[in-house]
Amino acid sequence: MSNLTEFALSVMFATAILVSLAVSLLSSQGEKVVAEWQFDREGDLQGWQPNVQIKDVKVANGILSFRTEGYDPILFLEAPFEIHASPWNVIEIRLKADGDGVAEFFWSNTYEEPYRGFRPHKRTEFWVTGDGKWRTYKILPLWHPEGKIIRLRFDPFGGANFEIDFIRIVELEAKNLGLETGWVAVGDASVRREKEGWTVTTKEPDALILTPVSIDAEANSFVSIQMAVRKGDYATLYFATEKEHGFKRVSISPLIADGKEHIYNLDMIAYQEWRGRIIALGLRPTDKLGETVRLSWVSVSDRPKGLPDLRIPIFALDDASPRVGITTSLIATVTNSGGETAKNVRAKLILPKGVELKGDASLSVEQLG
Ligand SMILES: [Ca+2]
Repeated sequence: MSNLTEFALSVMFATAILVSLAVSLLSSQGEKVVAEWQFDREGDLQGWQPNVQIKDVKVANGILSFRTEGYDPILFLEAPFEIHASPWNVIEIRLKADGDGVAEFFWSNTYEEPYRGFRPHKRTEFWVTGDGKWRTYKILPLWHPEGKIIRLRFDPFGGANFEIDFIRIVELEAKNLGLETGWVAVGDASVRREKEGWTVTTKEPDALILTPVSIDAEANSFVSIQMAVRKGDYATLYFATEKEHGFKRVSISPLIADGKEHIYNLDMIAYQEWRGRIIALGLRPTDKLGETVRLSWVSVSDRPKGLPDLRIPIFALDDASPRVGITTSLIATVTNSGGETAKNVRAKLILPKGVELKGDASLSVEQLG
C-alpha cells in the first residue's frame, strides 16, 4: 500500500463562463426598480425597435407580442436610457414562448462603433422554457465594470411566438448581507438561517446562493466551506471580481456525500481569475436537484481551515485484470483536505479469504499535511 498526500481537493475551473442566473429574493423586500418597460399603452413599443427577423409586432392589452424568424432576431432599445451599473442589478423579463431556446441581453456603456456600442462578450444568456406558460426570468448580468449602462438589446431566438408582459431592471438590496450575515437565493433555490449556519436547497441547475464580499484576492487565496451533503457529486463556487463582468466558476469535486460535516478547502491561487478585489461569492452546494444541504460556514482567508479531514478517494488494484497466482499492488490514495496536519495516521488492510498479502497489513504515517 502506498500513501500519497494531496493538499487540496481536485478543482476544475472554467473561465469566462456566461452563467445565466435567475435571481429570486426570499421576499420582494430589499429591491428597487431602476428601469422598466410595461407595454401598457396600445401600440407603444417604448423604444424597443425590432429588426427584420421580428414579425407581427403588436402592443395590446399590456403585452408586447411578436413572432421570430431566422437566426438573429433582435429588439434594440433606442429610447434614451442610462442607469448606474451595479453588481446587484437584475434584469427581469416576464414572458411566454411556444418554443425552447437561449435568449440573450446585450448591454453596454457606449454608443461607440463597432456595433453601435454592443460587443460580443457584453451579454448575458438565459434559457427560455417554451411551454407557453408565463414565467419571470431574472438575470444577473454582473455588468458593474461598465460603470453605467446606456445600451440594451434583447435577442430572442428564431422560430417562436413570444409575448412579453414587462422588462425591468431592479437592484437587490445587498448592503446588510455578507458571509456571516446572510445569502440571497438565486434562481429556484431557498436559503434559511438556522441556529448555526443555513440550510440550502437548489431546485434547478442554475440555482445557487449569493452574498456580497470585499476580499483582497492576492492576500486571501483560501476559500473554505463547511457543509454536510447527503447526495450529489460536485458543488460549485462562483465569484465575481470588481474589474470583470459575469461570474467565474470553480467546481468542487468530489463531494463527500455521507451526510456529515466536512470542510472543503479550495486554494484559489491556481486560478488567474482570482485577482484584484472579489465582490461577490456564490455557492451551489450540490448538483443534486431538490437536495437540502446544511451549510455551516464559508470563509476566505490566507490559510486552509479546520481539523484534519482524511479520506480515501482512490482504492484500487494497480492491475486492471489481475490473475491467479500473480502478485499485484493495491493502491490507496489518502488525502487530507482539512486545515491541520494529521498526525500518527494508521491504516489497516483486511483482505477477503483467498487473497494473500505479501507485505504488512498495517501501515502508519507520522504526518499527513
Ligand atoms: Ca405589461
